[in-house]
Amino acid sequence: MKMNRFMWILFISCTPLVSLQAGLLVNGDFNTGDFSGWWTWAADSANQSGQIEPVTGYTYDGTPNSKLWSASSTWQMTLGQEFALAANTPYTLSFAYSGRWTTWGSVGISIDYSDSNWTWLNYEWISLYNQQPAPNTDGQWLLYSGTFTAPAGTANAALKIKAADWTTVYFDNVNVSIVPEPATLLLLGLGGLALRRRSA
Ligand SMILES: [Ca+2]
Repeated sequence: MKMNRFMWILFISCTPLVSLQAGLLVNGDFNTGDFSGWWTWAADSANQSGQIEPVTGYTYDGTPNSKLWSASSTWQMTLGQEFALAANTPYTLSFAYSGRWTTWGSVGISIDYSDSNWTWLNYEWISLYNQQPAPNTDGQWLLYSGTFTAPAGTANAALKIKAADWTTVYFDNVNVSIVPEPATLLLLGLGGLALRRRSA
């Protein structure tokens, strides 16, 4: 099918959206099989109070994911990553997670906002479960999707996945992407209409 000028304009207009929608996190799906792009912080693993590791034995979609386990009410096992983030702009955070063998644990995600000099400004806390059993049954994965907006002055952010108390939790497909603006969505809609008309 030959593209007419209108379709080319649409194609070019929509191209930036594709790159904008690409995830801002490196290796958010952990499919490298390691923690490339991430850093980990586990307290006192010599005393078996917690650990963070890439795993393939219990999966969301058959691919590698990350496992955090904690046996400490004092320390939060943390899996984190920094990335550039614009202020006053809505972003979507999504991921899959699954808690196991939990009797009384706490798991959540912190998004820390910093300015261009990495001076801390504020943070957002997303609690997945707090001093209670995981909300899923064994073998079941839950999907989270939420929107957040960084305050004025934000230039950088740190995403921190945290586990504390007595729990084991798995994460996969952690993704942060910009929410498309309504004007861009409208353009995409028009593009879809134009394609449908043309093929009709
Ligand atoms: Ca994966």
